[in-house]
Amino acid sequence: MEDSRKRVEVCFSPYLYPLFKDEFDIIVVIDVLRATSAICAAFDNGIKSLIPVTSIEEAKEYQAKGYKVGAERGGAIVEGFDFGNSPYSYMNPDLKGETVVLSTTNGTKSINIAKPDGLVVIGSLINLDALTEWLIQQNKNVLCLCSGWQNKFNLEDTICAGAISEALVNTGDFHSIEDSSIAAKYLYISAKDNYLGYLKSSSHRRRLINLNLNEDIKYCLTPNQTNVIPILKGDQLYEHKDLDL
Ligand code: 3SL
Repeated sequence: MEDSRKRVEVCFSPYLYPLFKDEFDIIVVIDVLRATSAICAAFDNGIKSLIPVTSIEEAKEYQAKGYKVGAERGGAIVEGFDFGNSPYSYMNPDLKGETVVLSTTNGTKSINIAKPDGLVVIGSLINLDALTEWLIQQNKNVLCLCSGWQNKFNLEDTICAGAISEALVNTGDFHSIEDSSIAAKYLYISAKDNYLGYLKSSSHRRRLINLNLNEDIKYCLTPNQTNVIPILKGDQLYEHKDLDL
């Protein structure tokens, strides 16, 4: 008998995405440290929309047109840009009501990779419960796309993907069949009581600590600080409440 439940699966990195891409209605792009957390922080602070761009060249073109543009590579602000990828940069009252452009090493690249294939939604720990409730209501096939680091697996995105998929599966309306989804679930279960401690020696946490970004890490690993759900429409992300879906 055919299983009537919707699927929720986890893709560990953009490199593996071609193997998953045709099977899902909604693609949740996750980059816990820090792109998707910063994007949620920006909407929580009241930005109107955000244009995620892949290359620094595109970011410069928007800058030349007068947009407020953030750019990060290797964790650092790219020279010539006013801000990078710290969630705290987006808690700036000057950005309220504005359209912001952002280019990051992995997160904005994943958003643009997923764009042609389904509804792209932004996931992080900071909007976890609001996002999972919304996904449950949609009752569609969901892929959690972990941005990883330069196409490699990372722990924090996989743990967040495991949290999302576990919440959906627990409703009884969703199921997973891939081993990546099962692995994500077990990583989430091991980490959920202490994300910061669990990720202590993770590669990206080390990278960001070396850049003195410990406060960013704490912020990004603190769940449920906002109810925003940024969704891509055309080339721009908007808060879901502002969209007629
Ligand atoms: O790769 C990305 O998109 C970033 O989130 C990386 S960093 O946290 O800014 O280093």
